[in-house]
Amino acid sequence: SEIGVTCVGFAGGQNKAGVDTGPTALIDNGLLSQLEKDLGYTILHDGQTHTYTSHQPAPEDDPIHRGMHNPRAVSAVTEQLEAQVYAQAVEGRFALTLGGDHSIAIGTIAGTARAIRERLGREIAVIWVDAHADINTPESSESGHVHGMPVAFLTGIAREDDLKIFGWLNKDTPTPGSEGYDKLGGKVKNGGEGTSAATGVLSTKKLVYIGLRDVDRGEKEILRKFGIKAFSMHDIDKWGIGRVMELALAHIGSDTPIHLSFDVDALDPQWAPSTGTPVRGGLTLREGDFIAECVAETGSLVAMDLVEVNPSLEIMGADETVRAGCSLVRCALGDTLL
Ligand code: DIR
Ligand code: MN
Ligand code: MN
Ligand code: MN
Repeated sequence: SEIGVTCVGFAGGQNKAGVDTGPTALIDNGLLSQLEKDLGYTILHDGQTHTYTSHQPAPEDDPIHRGMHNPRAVSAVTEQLEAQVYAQAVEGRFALTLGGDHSIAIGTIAGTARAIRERLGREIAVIWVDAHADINTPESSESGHVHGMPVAFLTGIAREDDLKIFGWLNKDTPTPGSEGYDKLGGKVKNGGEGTSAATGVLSTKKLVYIGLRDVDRGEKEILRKFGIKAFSMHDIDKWGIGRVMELALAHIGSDTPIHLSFDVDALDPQWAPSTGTPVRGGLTLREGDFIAECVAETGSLVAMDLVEVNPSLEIMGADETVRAGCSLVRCALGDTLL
């Protein structure tokens, strides 16, 4: 079968240079030839790392908006990426995207969702493996970095305003804040309590987190309010990764197309030190690979992002981080299954 690869050398969703070289480092380590020669996939790749510099406004033309840094650049890059991932997934190819910072998932998940809706008439589920929840709204964010916000835009929890920075994303869905929606994007249900619902390209019910351990206060409030399923490191310590994966996949339900968005910082810095926001107390290399294997085993995986590999940080550990990233991708594509 075929894998459509997209390399996104983009760093504008956060403030550390070097994450834009992640795709090249992964490919130089042999990732694509491993998938081709060892696993027998046909790789479709234009051989380019898209840096989107032509689409990226100069900093003076991209001022901070609602606290967001580089909002127009992130929007322009993710809008184009949405079309690239869509083009792969709509042909029935596995859509593999190498990042880049995690803001790019706005484009990849929107692209997968549109393709699967069109091709199969199905809603996708997302498994988000990360130390962080990346569900800040511009208003709840303490950093202003959009790589901490992609899930809020995808689910429609983050509202748009008159500038409509991500207007291309939710053009078919109601605008949070409009009639029937509260300011967090929650659907106001008969004035009652209950779980809120947001409307975006991704349903909050089709989202599962694994590996969380550094979640901002505002994000915790959002996770609670929308009743989003999340397995923290505490849950993994308590139940073990085997049980957590059973529960996570049960929440999604069998036979649902899955998009796996894997932030390499989910791994403990012992295994993946070269990433922008390392947090100690993370997944072992085997736990990370196991998550990818379990998702592969479902036979329902249609797309994967591997993001936040930054070889210019902790240079002594760059090779190890890249190797860990390659291993995660190979496992998600069935390498270690017998
Ligand atoms: C933090 C860090 N929650 C933020 N997020 C990161 O900036 O919103 N995500 N590092 O990967
Ligand atoms: Mn992330
Ligand atoms: Mn993270
Ligand atoms: Mn934090």
